[in-house]
Amino acid sequence: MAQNGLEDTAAVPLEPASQAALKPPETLRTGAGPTLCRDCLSYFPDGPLDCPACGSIRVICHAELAGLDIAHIDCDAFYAAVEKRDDPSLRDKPVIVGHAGGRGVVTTACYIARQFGPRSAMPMFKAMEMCPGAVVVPTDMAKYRQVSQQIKAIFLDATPVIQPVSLDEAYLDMSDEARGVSDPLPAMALAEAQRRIEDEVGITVSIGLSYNKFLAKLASDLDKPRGFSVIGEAEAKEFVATLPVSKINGVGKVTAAKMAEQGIETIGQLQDMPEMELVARYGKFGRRLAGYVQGEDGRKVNTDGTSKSVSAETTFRQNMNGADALKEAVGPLCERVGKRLADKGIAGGTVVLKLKTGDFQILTRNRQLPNPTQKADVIRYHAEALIEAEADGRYFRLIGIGVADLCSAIEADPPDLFSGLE
Ligand code: TTP
Ligand code: MG
Repeated sequence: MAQNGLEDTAAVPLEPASQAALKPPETLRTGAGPTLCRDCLSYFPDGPLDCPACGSIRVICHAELAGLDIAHIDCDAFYAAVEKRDDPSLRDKPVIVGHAGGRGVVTTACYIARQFGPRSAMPMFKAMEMCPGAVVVPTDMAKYRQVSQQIKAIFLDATPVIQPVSLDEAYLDMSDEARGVSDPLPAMALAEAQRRIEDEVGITVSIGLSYNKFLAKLASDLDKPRGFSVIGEAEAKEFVATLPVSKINGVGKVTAAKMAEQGIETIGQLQDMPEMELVARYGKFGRRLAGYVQGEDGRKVNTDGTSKSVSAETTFRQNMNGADALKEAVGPLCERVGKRLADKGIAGGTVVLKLKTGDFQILTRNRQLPNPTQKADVIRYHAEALIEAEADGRYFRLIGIGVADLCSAIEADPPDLFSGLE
């Protein structure tokens, strides 16, 4: 915990004692609606305000929790968080990432530094005037790209349908259609991804969950850092009405200034305008705006290809365990996936293994490939490596194999036959 009371953006273990002090009174603790504990992932259909299973108060409670399936995930103070992870002496210090010196600008400021004013894109000299004690760390894009890949791999365990927007943010389609109907509740899979990113990557992210991309992105920004915010259909319109127009994705400084000139400060002031008027005032964007201000957004989570993943799965007659049996079962599935990829003229850049345990828990594990492939034997090679890591004696009732990150077959399988097997 930082001295100024702000939570640091590097992962921090929870302290049970301080949680206990914050518990709500007993009378408030039941009947609050569907509730998920973000720490132990317990789910209560009509839940308490703290988790009876582990005692955490980091619970998400929302009437529509089980039905919302579009998520936006954004890393907290991304570059600064990576630098703090790699140099623990920076942990409780104000850190600014960017190039020091006369004409440098801030790429990001950590949450401690932000208390003093520095922000992304600010001239460095100005940021240093506001926060003279800040430690300036040079930008290291290669490192942030590598961290971004690690995070993407964790997202892919939650759903094959992801749309990375930049190095530090992505939309995730958590619908049954995208993931397979028996996967865990979207909120649960997301809370697990959030926790894994803290444990395995060492930085924190904020999650927004809603029923469309516009609202999911708004939500991920509501409770930073380490947030998990939910916007449901019931409150969406009323909620967005209160926000400044600058919160609309696509309303930059210029449009916001134009709106201000017209006396429009909040989204609510746009809600009564007919679409025609919005188009007349703000051009083509007015059409999309007309939906946004009502809490509507028809955009799909776009993985860049038309299909999102190609997969095949089989349910065993009798539950199976052991690597050998699972590997034998996965062989024909890889053949099927390879054939379907060849038929469609596409290839996959990530192999995804799906296992359902005897007690109906779904596990997905994935591996990014050095080169996209459509070859069954390459898929099988990686599938077997993933199986090896999971076959610890547990019994499984289903196995599936798929490929995600689809691309054209032209980009796949370079001529060296074995290059995909590195
Ligand atoms: P953001 O997600 O906008 O910012 P952030 O991750 O630093 O902070 P938070 O999301 O918690 O508010 O941008 C992601 C990264 O992109 C950021 O760490 C640095 C880089 N960036 C720039 O280089 N210039 C910019 O103007 C902005 C806004 C971001
Ligand atoms: Mg960010």
